[in-house]
Amino acid sequence: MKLVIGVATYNEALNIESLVSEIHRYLPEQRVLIIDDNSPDGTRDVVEKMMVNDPYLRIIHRPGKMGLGTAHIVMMRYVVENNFDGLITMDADFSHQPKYLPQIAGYLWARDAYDFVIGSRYVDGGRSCYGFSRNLISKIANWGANKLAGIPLKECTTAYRGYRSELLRKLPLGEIKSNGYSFMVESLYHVIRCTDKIIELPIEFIDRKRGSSKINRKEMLESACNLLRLFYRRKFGKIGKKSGCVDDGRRTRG
Ligand SMILES: Nc1nc2c(ncn2[C@@H]2O[C@H](COP(=O)(O)OP(=O)(O)O)[C@@H](O)[C@H]2O)c(=O)[nH]1
Ligand SMILES: [Mg+2]
Repeated sequence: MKLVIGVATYNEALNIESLVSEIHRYLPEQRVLIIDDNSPDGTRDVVEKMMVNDPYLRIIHRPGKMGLGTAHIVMMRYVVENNFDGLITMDADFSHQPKYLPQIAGYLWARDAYDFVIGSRYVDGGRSCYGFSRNLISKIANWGANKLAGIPLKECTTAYRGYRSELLRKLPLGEIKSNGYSFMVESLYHVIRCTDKIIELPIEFIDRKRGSSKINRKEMLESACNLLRLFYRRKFGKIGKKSGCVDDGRRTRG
């Protein structure tokens, strides 16, 4: 199976080299794709230096900070356009421990394969090591994703995910309006309409040790607006013609 491990970076110069090495350790000979938004800390230079001796590493530069969600869309399109079999997405800051990569790949690869895997803090065996306030924000966001967006998963907000390409081809990427963190919930809204082969893999989520978080009030406000938009869409319905995945407002499969 040919996979892409996609990592969005903004100011991750302190993390990216060791992360790429760890990814290679757990999933050797798979493509690693960095989407960097012209990070002022020189993340791009670190990656380009590594690329000289690393045939599996690629980078896509964008001219400025364009958001985590649009970075994930770039990864998804890259996988489909280059005929890879699947995509695993993860953050650059080691919150998503590379040790889970073989399990995620295994679920996508297995004969009775899953189309979608999400690293989950909220299923049995999962754990979050965030402090009180970040945990509270995460709980509220997941509550909204369940109750307002109608997503029946315990974890809706992590970016530690695996997608088979068949699923990526069905997702109506052009309909997704979230540019930033709220993409995580909006993409799931479509995933659950396109497949019922979904699994939550328990993970221990650890807080970053190096660099700083890029989440801010604007991202949180956008996430709240996104939940209200998805609630409205779910209530009043719409047919997702482009994707072939039915969106009559309810979750219709699985
Ligand atoms: N390319 C790109 N990456 C981003 C952007 N915002 C955040 N990231 C990356 O997204 C991941 C999650 O961000 P992080 O700051 O750790 O958010 P937190 O875990 O919610 O605190 C990290 O790998 C960031 O470098 C962005 O605008 N563009
Ligand atoms: Mg983080």
